[in-house]
Amino acid sequence: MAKLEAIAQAIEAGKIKIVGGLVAEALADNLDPLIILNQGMIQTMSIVGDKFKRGDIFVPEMLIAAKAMKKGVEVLKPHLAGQADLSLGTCIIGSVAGDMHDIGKNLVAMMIESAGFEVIDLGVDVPAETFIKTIKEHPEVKLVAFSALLTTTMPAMKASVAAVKDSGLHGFKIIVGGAPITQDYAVQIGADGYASDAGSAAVTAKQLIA
Ligand code: B12
Repeated sequence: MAKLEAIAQAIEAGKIKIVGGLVAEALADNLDPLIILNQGMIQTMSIVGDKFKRGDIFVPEMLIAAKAMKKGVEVLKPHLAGQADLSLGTCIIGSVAGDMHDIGKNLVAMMIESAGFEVIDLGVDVPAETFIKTIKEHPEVKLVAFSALLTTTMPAMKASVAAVKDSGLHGFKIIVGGAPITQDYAVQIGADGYASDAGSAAVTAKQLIA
């Protein structure tokens, strides 16, 4: 547990240079990669978010914590992703227009990939047109995944889902997620699926295309 605490403190303090080493040490101590991710890292980002909300820290501190988290995820990634031997199809994923958050989206991409999908990650601040263009370029696509972390980008998610549905393209399911997104909202905007975290995103993704 001391190792988890050290990882959490390093992420919160944005100590980018030492996070990777601490995660490697925790793995060498046989700590479960999912526990390192959930308890050492994701929980810490919630604490960072709460401090930001209270005005105890500002955007630069939040950004540097995010960078430290990314370093840790890089080391963790090979230990989280299972070896899927058959392809379930292509999944296109991106953070919706106006949204620069990508840590959660990257984790979802990683878990969906390890569930057996080929993942095309469009990155952050992705306009609806880019999703549509990419679907056209990849007619084999089975899943389109939208991420939004801000209440102010939820309308962009709604508009993106609507644009993709109105495009007349078909043969795929739509999954949405992100901290402010709920099952009710997903249904309201016409998405086929919703998941609250990366682990359940992979499970839901498989169920949607079954
Ligand atoms: C790190 C961070 C940043 C970083 C992002 C860096 C990066 N590369 O991602 C930076 C500093 C850039 C940033 C900027 C801003 N941020 Co910010 N940020 C955060 C913070 C602290 C952590 C987010 C995070 O990475 N969480 C950890 C990951 C693992 O969790 P997650 O993202 O929720 O993802 C999980 C699930 O949601 C789900 N999921 C996510 N996507 C998807 C997609 C699918 C398909 C599915 C199924 C599931 C799914 O699975 C994920 C993994 O389990 C949050 C606070 C918080 N508690 O979330 C604030 C937070 C989201 N930010 C906030 C704000 C206000 C901002 C800014 C507007 C600040 C400003 N004044 O400039 C800007 C907006 C920039 C923009 N246009 O997007 C607010 C949002 C408030 C609101 N209700 O809208 C929050 C909640 C902080 C707060 N408490 O006020 N931010």
